[in-house]
Amino acid sequence: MALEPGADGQHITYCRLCEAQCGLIAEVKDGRIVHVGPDRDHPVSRGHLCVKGPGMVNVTYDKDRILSPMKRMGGLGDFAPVSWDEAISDIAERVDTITKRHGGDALGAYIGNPAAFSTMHYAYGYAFIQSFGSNKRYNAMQVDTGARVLASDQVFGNGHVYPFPDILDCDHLMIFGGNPVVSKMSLICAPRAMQHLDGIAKRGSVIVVDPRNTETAKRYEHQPIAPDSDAWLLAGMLKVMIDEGLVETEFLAERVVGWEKLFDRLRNLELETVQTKTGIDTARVQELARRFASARTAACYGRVGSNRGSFSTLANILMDAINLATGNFGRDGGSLIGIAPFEPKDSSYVAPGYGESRSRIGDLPLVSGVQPGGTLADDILVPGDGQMRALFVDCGNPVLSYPDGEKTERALESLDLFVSLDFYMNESARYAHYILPTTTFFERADINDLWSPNAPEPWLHYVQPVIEPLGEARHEFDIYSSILSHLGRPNPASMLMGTEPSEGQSEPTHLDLVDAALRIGPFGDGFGANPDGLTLERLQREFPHGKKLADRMPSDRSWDRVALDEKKPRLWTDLIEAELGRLEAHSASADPAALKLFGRRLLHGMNSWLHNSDRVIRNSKPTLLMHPDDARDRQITDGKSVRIRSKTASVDVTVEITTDVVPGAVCYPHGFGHKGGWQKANELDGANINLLASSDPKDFEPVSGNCLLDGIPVEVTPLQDAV
Ligand SMILES: Nc1nc2c(c(=O)[nH]1)N[C@H]1C(S)=C(S)[C@@H](COP(=O)(O)OP(=O)(O)OC[C@H]3O[C@@H](n4cnc5c(=O)[nH]c(N)nc54)[C@H](O)[C@@H]3O)O[C@H]1N2
Ligand SMILES: Nc1nc2c(c(=O)[nH]1)N[C@H]1C(S)=C(S)[C@@H](COP(=O)(O)OP(=O)(O)OC[C@H]3O[C@@H](n4cnc5c(=O)[nH]c(N)nc54)[C@H](O)[C@@H]3O)O[C@H]1N2
Ligand code: SF4
Ligand SMILES: [Mo]
Repeated sequence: MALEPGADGQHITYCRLCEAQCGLIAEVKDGRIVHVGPDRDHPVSRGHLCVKGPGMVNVTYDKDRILSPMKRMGGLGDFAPVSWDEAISDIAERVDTITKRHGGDALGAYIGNPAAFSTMHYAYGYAFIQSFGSNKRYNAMQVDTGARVLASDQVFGNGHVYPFPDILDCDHLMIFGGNPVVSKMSLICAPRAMQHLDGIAKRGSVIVVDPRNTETAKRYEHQPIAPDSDAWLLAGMLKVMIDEGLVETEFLAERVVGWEKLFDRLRNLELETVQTKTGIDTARVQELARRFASARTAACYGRVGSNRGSFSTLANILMDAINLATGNFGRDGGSLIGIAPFEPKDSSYVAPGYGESRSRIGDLPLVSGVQPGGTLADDILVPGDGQMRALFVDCGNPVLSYPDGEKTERALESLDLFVSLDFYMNESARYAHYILPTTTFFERADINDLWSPNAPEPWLHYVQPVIEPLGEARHEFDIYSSILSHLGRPNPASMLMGTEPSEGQSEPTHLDLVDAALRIGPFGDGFGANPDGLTLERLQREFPHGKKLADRMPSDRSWDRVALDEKKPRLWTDLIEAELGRLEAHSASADPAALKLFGRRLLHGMNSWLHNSDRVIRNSKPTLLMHPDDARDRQITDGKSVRIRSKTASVDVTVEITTDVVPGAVCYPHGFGHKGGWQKANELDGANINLLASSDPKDFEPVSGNCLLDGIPVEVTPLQDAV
């Protein structure tokens, strides 16, 4: 039996900060969490964790945490506590008035990264705005995975699948723009990822394609590359495979469509152009192609570094193409798409059609129904039909995570209603009319619903809260439900289930929603049809440490989730043809002499937060990494202050000279430049690097609306010279 929330003893729980979702044991004494350690009985993490999981105790009891609804009384950050009743009724009435007067699209929601680890969070947050007729769904997609989502839509007909490498049995892994030593591996749920990567390196190779010699590159094999040039390398590698007959044509003929057209087109690619664009010489491109094609099992895996450039959708499509061309998709040790426990059996669920609607700003096609993130500020500032006037920011911090932070601040300040759901007053929430305090993961029940298909060793884990919500904190689902209830509307779960509760019955919750999805899914009890199957209740009672669903994600099931004719992935679409055309046209243009700015993550933090805890942040400091040749040319010396200037803005930072970055590029992490309600974080060094990123739609990748975050042209000057 699970302990009651707040009861003394050892509570089984799990970390909800990154895809690894490690099992934790939280010890409670006198109603307070006194220690958090690894859960050695978790079937997959088996005792693994990192500094951030236990660091959430410091967040939970942080003196800067917001524990009652706060209303803005005057200037920036000038908040006073109010009652929940007052906050909910005022917010509900203002949302009602604004949407009645200006239409549903006057209301928007930005739902940030932590929602990816909180049960059904995106679903009910967006159902909330949809109930007012709004289409303004914003999130981190176009600063994170937008290109991957669009590539999946094109190749697999299903924007909801993220192929991942079967790291348990892979012999040759190429990582494009990911740094698992720091990030713990993203878009794949593998708490012990590093052990598996070590295994791959022992059997074969792990090659890290990155403009920086990262922590992961140092552990394995580094392939330096110019920022924003992955599509060139991938196209070049595939061309070599085609020219040298290293592709599996029988497999392709049987299981894939459109490949001949892609191959025909790539035959004309000049490897010299690949060399010029990437900085990788032709012999090495050939070697990379041959090694990949001759490995027993191999996979290309891309993460954020190959997702926010000028040709990122194509880069992701070419990764799929290489996996398919070498017969490595849907087979052990290759690239897989996992079984979805919360979708009905053999579902071919199709995401909202690509480009079915377009953005008000920039007229860009929506990917999976999400607005292009970089347009948020203008969607608020630019008058006209559909102008946004009310915004809910739920677990997000767009001032530090979206491009052009300064414009985002101006936009947030101009809103008629801005509600932040958070447990801190972050840099964005300073502008809010209300901050509504939410729970940390120790204070809520959750199941690992969203990412469960992406685990090489699949598992499900359903846990109860370790403690009751502190102060007046509330779950986000309850906050949205209360606002709707005040207006006499059904709650988000009722809307998503499409059912009206009968007389005397209470409304369903988000947990009922996930229970129903589990029960009709491939591991469920089918509401009695399959008595051995799972329900949430059974999962918790019988498998408190989590249930492993299979020893290995069955590779052949990958094909089931291809939502195209005969379940055949396709390598030729109008979009692919047009993107190749755009890439070729770019080959003629000379790159500007400017330095290219790209990003990195720090081990001791999480995007724009976890910086308020000494235990997590320790002494890490953001610095601008610059190659000695570039520093010499500019008379810049180590540890000095420099000014970075882009066409959007300039910021001043401290420089660190190192051969770890390729010449011609500089590197700085995002999520700094704190000025919120956090005492420790505000004292940290560091600037908001996203001041430099452009919010002009002309600078986005046109097909996905992705922002250009890696490869921003900048100039860097010593500070005393800057004017
Ligand atoms: N400690 C820690 N862990 C985290 C996070 C965190 O902030 N801190 N954030 C979480 C989140 S939200 C995410 S999405 C994941 C991200 O997980 P990862 O994608 O693994 O994250 P990063 O460490 O940013 O690695 C991106 C890498 O891309 C490289 N890169 C930049 N530009 C290019 C390019 O043009 N081409 C290539 N090939 N490489 C390039 C960078 O040098 C960097 O090493 O991490 C998650 N985990
Ligand atoms: N230049 C550059 N920009 C980037 C990136 C980059 O690599 N380079 N990475 C991008 C990526 S991958 C991402 S995912 C985004 C992340 O950016 P965002 O999604 O905007 O979010 P975070 O910075 O993670 O901020 C999370 C906020 O949510 C709060 N929070 C934490 N947990 C909860 C919870 O359970 N409930 C609620 N209500 N609030 C909670 C925290 O206090 C914090 O204020 O940044 C992106 N921006
Ligand atoms: S790796 Fe760290 S942050 Fe990620 S789930 Fe495990 S403990 Fe949490
Ligand atoms: Mo992310």
